Amino acid sequence: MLGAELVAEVAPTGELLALALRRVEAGPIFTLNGGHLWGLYLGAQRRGVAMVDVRHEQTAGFAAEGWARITRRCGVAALTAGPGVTNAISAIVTAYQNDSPVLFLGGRTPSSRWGMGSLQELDHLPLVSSVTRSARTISSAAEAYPALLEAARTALGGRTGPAFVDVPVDVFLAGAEIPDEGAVGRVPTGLPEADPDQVRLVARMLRQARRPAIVAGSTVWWAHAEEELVRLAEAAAVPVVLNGMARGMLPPFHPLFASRAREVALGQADLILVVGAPLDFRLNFGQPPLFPKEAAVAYVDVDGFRKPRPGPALLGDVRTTLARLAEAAVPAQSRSEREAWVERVADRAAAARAADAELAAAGGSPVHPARLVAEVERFVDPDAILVGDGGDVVSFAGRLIHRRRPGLWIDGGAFGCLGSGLGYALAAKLAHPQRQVVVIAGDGAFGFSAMEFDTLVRHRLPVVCVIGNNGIWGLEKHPMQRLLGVSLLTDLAPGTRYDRVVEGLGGHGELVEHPEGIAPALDRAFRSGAPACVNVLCDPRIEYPRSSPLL
Ligand SMILES: Cc1ncc(C[n+]2csc(CCOP(=O)(O)OP(=O)(O)O)c2C)c(N)n1
Ligand SMILES: [Mg+2]
Repeated sequence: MLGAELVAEVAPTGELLALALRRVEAGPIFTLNGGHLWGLYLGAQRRGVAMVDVRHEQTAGFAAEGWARITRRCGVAALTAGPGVTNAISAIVTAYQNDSPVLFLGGRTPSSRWGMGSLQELDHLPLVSSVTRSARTISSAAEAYPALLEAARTALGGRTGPAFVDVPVDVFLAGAEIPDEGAVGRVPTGLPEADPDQVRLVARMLRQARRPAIVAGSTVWWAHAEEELVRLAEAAAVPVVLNGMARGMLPPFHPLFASRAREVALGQADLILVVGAPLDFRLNFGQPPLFPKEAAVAYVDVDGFRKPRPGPALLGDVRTTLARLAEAAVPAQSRSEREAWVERVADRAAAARAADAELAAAGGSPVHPARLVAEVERFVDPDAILVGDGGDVVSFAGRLIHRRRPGLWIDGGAFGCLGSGLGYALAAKLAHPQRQVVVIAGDGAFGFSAMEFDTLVRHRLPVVCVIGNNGIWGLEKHPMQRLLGVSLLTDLAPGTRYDRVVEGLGGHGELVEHPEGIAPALDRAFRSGAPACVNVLCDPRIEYPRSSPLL
């Protein structure tokens, strides 16, 4: 036995992967069983990494992405070879577009028979390469641990996002030495500071502008920079429009909160500082009328992604940049002039709130979807996590529901994939078991992942799903009718008893036909202590007022 302590311990590949996951403090493994992954499961069990089994790989993917967005740590989904990976592609793309740091682990058919037509054989890398920050196959047990750490570094570093690693099943059968924990550095998330000259330039622009505005998006959340954003806005007296995961960074009654007054705050601005938000369709591509032609535009971000308008760009560590700007951007113009601008925006926000309140009070049966979402907001705790999954009903929710802190509202984001909601809710409830988690779903969206109520029941996760059941694919039916004069393939069955589907899966179900019935039904749903569905029959004639998002 002499010198035994010098002999390194050997572990199978699955265990090495589990050790690496622990090392980077990644989340539970969301998965659906496939033989190509058994080595991972054994390793995770041995090393105490939690596993959550779902009913469809798309949910595994969305749950991992939801975990990342709520905790700002790596989410993990394990997908069996071939169809397991392809079933999760929409979630991988969503993670990519939302900059969500997720490790997608794939099973893979044996390398010893590669190309010979094994069951579920598919080369995943060409499929996922364009929608991940990195994608590689682990070709030996010795590679497993460092490759997963490297993937986590990629996922969490710079512009965050998903990383894909697949493992041939014969590599799972092999083992390698357990690496010395001390030899590997911590996962770095830091970025270099933005160019100080450029920071001074933008600070001067902010001081001198007459009508400045900030629009802030998810990158502020990923950078843990929510406090610095508020500090900047308050120091410089600038109204703020929030989107993506930045929602909630200013509470709804903050005098500078301008999300409901975008047409004035952005549309009449002479300077728009775009902080961590891509200028995509949600911001009218940075074009008029939302972004006036004459307005100067400046950027704070980690890189130059989707910044079609010219302007100085402070690229690097967003948190430090915002802190530097906050120190230097105190307005030079007369206080009263800046105050008049802030007031003009605040007046518009107050008028919008008054109109929203009227909409939210709509009575009658079937229920107005605005009333539905307002009832949900009134009912839930201030720290409840709300998830949106659907069309028009989620648009009403996005307009009427304002959270007081960030991280309390999740929807699919710009990719807009229906069916993500129950995966997000599953992750949210696991991450915060003591908080209420509520999904606001369209009846169409609910159908994509309704079976996940079985998952919620098995894992005892009392999520409440409120369905705005209008019997149609509303966000297709109304625009199609308006634009083409006809609507095809847009009807679902009216009054479907989704509440009974949930009861059948072991959850609690409620059917609601009148607005007055919503709050009591929510109360019973939460008191049941079970995963619950509150199925609210909504008015299919109500259309969310919008311009076409297609072009
Ligand atoms: C996976 C997927 N398929 C199709 C669409 C296109 N789509 C966008 S909104 C929508 C209608 C959603 O209907 P529902 O969930 O019932 O909400 P409602 O608009 O009726 O409130 C559809 C089909 C999509 N975004 N994602
Ligand atoms: Mg619908």
